[in-house]
Amino acid sequence: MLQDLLVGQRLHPKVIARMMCGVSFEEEASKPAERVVAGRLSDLLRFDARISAKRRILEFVGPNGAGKTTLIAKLASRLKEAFNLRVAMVGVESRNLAQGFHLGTFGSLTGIAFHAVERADYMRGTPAYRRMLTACDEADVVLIDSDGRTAVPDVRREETESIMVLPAPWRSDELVETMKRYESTGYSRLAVSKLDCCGFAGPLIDALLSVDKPLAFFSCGPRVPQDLEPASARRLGRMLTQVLH
Ligand SMILES: Nc1nc2c(ncn2[C@@H]2O[C@H](COP(=O)(O)OP(=O)(O)OP(=O)(O)O)[C@@H](O)[C@H]2O)c(=O)[nH]1
Ligand SMILES: [Mg+2]
Repeated sequence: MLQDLLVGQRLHPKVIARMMCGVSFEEEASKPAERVVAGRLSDLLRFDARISAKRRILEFVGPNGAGKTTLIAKLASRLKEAFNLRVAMVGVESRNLAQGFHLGTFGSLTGIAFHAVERADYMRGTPAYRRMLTACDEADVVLIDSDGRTAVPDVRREETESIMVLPAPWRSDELVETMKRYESTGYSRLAVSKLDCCGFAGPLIDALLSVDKPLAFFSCGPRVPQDLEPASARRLGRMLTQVLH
């Protein structure tokens, strides 16, 4: 039964009731569980993976280790290879922090432009930051890798959209708290990473249903660029109705 699958995925009882109230007996009996759940999720959540020409600068924010850099590498490759777009990647770097996966190295291997900017210049919008943006003028899309900041930059950036990266395996309360903490960055959409590491999908769905932000991208594995997809109710429906862990 559908309800048992949702219980098995550790979905909160209140959320199960919310999901089930929109499902008729006939629908449950006639359609595969995965499709029924995907249908309900597409009523309850918003999905939007578009990149607007007006806000072509996307900044990825989120906690350390969430998967921001990996997601940017995947997205940059995909936009270049599949859509033939000119992409620039920007790394916000702090002198006293060791970098993990480095977008500069990735850029030189793939031929995707990379620019580094000091954190202080980025936050203050100094001439050095503006020169870096001018260097990205030719790019159709600019992807900025933030350093996990929650602080608000000194300058408003109308042309920049912030997207928050959330790690799927976290507990529901951790996810909700983190989304609240990052409200200060003004993020308008969410990307979810590490879906492949998520044993039970319930806590993630509980958290996603508690905020009114569209979902943009799903990162579903460590491989660059393969493990990236536009966020979809279909993927979440599959996760919520699987029985093996
Ligand atoms: N399995 C899996 N691993 C991932 C995924 N995304 C990222 N990772 C791994 O998670 C680790 C952290 O990813 P990063 O992209 O460096 O995370 P970050 O948010 O940039 O971290 P900071 O730069 O420290 O803020 C790396 O080992 C990645 O390979 C994913 O979707 N699935
Ligand atoms: Mg990083």
